[in-house]
Amino acid sequence: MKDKQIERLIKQEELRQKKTISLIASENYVSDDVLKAMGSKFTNKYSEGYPGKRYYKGQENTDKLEDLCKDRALKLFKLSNEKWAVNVQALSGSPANLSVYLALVKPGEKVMGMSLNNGGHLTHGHKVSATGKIWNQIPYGVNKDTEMIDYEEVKRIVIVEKPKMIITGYTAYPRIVDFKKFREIADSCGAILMVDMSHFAGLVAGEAYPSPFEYADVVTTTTHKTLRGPRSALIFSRKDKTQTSEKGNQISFSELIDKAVFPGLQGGPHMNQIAAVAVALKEADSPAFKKYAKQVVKNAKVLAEELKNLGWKIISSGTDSHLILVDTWMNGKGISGEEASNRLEKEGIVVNKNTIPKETRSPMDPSGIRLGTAGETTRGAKEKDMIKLAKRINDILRK
Ligand code: DSN
Repeated sequence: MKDKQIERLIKQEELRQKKTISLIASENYVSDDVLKAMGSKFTNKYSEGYPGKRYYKGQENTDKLEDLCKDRALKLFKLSNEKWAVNVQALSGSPANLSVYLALVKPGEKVMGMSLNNGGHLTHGHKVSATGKIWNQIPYGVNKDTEMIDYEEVKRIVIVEKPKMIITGYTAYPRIVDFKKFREIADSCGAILMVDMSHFAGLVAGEAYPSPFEYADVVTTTTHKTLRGPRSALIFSRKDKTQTSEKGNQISFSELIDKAVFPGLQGGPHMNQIAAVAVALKEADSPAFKKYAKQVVKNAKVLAEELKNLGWKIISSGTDSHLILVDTWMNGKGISGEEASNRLEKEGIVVNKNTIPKETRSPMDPSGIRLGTAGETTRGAKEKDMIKLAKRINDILRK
């Protein structure tokens, strides 16, 4: 590179990644092909609109690329294009979720999402997010004893509040979600069911976690977590679900979502990013990726169990996914999440501090840390490595 300053920073970041262990549950390591597509000349192209309906000329390759990316997304999750559509233009998870709200829920209407402390995401209606300012969040949480979703409690809230949309799928909830139960709950009040599968999309693709598609109306996902692609997002929606327009026409969720992404929220899509997503989707559609996804979950289960055996409180007592939430504070008998993540970083283990259910501290210095096994499994880690890692984490935190 001619720009030596940036070249140096890129090299330093490469070295940092090489020297450290990332247990950040939302990170992964992409293939060279994904990086190549990201750095391709598609970055030079403006493509506002959708294939066949663009505002700029010169789209013979971008149209093919976007259609191919959509085909691969539907194929990976075993969806027929008669029933499902996918939008591949959302720049990342937050704009993807915001686009769904803009498409399907009127400002001020109620959206039910899990609260942040219990494992929800900011865009599930938290007050600091636009989703909590424009729409009315009805929060739900986890049972205080099991630290798992209490479906009866969710049902009770829904009967009283009658939300327009219910969101399931979380950022810090380690357990399997019962999508069938959520469908029944949504049907009890005619709500739209949106699943944000950002964290476990790769596990669904690899058949290591239940698929939400049989039950959901809309499914959003980022592409860079367990799915192991570039930073981007996908929005899947049912073509046969409709809303009535102001003129009285029936418009499908898919059409409404496309309009909300562009021109509603975004301008030109990042075609280099779409190229890289397409590469990642093909990589995930393979026996090797299925093996990877299963190993991610096996590794997480071993890491959680070992940490538990070493005396750490694991939220919900374990995991069914790539994600583990550790209560490091343990009612003042341990250390805070900030302190724990600082100590680990000094020893080359990178994690994020995290709030936990019944949090008594603040998001900047919460009671726990979140761990994930997607990245290290990409690097070849197996169960025996997790046993060693748990011991190392324990030694560092108890120093
Ligand atoms: N920041 C992501 C995560 O770490 O879960 C969610 O957007």
